[in-house]
Amino acid sequence: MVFNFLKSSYNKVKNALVKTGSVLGNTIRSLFSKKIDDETLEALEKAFYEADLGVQTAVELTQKVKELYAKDPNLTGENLLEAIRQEIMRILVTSTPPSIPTASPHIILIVGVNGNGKTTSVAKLAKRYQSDGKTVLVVAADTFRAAAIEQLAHWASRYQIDIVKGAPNSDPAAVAFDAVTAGKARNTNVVIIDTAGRLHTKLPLMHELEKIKRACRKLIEGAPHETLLVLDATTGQNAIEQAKIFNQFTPISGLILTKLDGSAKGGIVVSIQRQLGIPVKYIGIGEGIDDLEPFDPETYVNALFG
Ligand SMILES: Nc1nc2c(ncn2[C@@H]2O[C@H](COP(=O)(O)OP(=O)(O)OP(=O)(O)O)[C@@H](O)[C@H]2O)c(=O)[nH]1
Ligand SMILES: [Mg+2]
Repeated sequence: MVFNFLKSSYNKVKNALVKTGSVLGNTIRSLFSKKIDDETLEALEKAFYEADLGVQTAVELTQKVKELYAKDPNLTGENLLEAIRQEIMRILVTSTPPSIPTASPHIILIVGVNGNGKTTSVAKLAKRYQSDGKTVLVVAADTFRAAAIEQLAHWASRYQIDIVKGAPNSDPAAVAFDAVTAGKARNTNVVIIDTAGRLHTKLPLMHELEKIKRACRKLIEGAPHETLLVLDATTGQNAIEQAKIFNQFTPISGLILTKLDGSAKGGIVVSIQRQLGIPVKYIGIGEGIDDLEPFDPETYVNALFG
């Protein structure tokens, strides 16, 4: 049972990373099929770089291959690939699995730039917790656009998830306050708050996040228990900039990296982990409700090379 579950999860991640996996995996395998010289190493570094693994990682991985090959020219391509996998695992070791709610209600605040996949991730996350037997309340605190409230309401009605909706243009902190009050009264296990997309460069909007947090804290000490920043994997380095600035204004406890399925640059997970040290908690691998997976370094690294 567990094995089947893990297998299906692996296949989903592998399918999502198929673009990156086939480009990176095929390039590396073809490079390793011949004698390794300076030209090979240069092409190798370029392949790592193009997969968005980051400059530092690209250089280090190439150096590692160079050293290993110099020591033992009989190493096969698979041996070298395995060494690369191990190196990447070492970088990702700081990642921690999604937390298991201990407080009840466990409050999760979802933040991020416009269009990164926040509302979709709220719905996916709610469905995951619900499937785990938890009671869930989603909160439409993106009062900026009526359509955003409708969007979450649509997911909630489709999957029988409780929802608290803010009135259009109402104060999102007040909506969060009402929702956490409702969550407490109903003994809900997990409350997930959707917020409006905000540019990390717009100060008042960044301060608004703190106000939402304060509203949660008034009712439950230590809430929100998680503040998850949603980043779009296809935006590359820009995602890293966003994370840095959000984290300055409001501490981020973890990341949801969406749209990995649409990108040939799946190595961005490594860049992010390395440059920010904020753990990637979930990856979004499609538009469907079940297309959100807890980030697992081993599954990821295996999928990364096809
Ligand atoms: N392929 C793919 N598409 C995704 C993923 N996550 C979200 N999307 C799509 O991205 C688009 C934007 O998603 P939303 O959830 O509305 O994004 P948002 O951050 O709430 O947007 P705003 O509320 O406007 O800031 C939608 O078309 C989603 O279906 C993912 O993991 N993979
Ligand atoms: Mg939204």
